[in-house]
Amino acid sequence: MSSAYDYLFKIVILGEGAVGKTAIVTRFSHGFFRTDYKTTIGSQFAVKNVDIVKSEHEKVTVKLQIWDVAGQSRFQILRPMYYRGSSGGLLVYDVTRRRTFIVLEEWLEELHKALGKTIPLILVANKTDLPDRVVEPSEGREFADNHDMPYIESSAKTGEGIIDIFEELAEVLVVNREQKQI
Ligand code: G3D
Ligand code: MG
Repeated sequence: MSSAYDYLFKIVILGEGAVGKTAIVTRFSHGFFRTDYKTTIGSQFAVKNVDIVKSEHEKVTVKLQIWDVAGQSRFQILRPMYYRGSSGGLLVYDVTRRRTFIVLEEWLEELHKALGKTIPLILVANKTDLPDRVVEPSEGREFADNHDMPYIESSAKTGEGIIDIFEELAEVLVVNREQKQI
């Protein structure tokens, strides 16, 4: 049965407007990139299964319910509602716009305030296909290290890193859940 799964997680996608959140989710869930996304209004979610190798002999299917939350400040009041119940998330910035990198701390704060705890996150450096990159890989890695999260570079346009992002997060979430049960 194709809808069978071993784990179900709600995940949220955080980051400034236009960093590529919707493009990443669309690329992952439908496998293509469109350039005419309408600015996300409020929120929407996609559902997709990821198979991961849990141990040498065990493969598990993880169902991800991916919430694409609008990044614009006018939606700020609504966002905490969408964060509720999430097990993990992506923290996304645009490597061609430094401002989107500088505000990452604010996104972390907003999420932690809404949840009252920390959850596993992946730092995603998006738009690596563009020539006018300003935020260096070393800077992203340092931020990720300081916050104890994996760092992945992506391009929703070429598809680079997109599957890796969700597989990595699914793995982290399964390990996290297993540890809680011990
Ligand atoms: P958001 O959901 O974070 O607000 P979107 O961002 O997914 O709507 O993307 C904002 C713009 O960036 C879109 O362009 C989209 O096509 C583009 N984009 C997203 N990811 C990438 C990427 O990896 N590479 C490149 N080159 N562009 C990307 P438009 O022009 O439609 O506003
Ligand atoms: Mg969007």
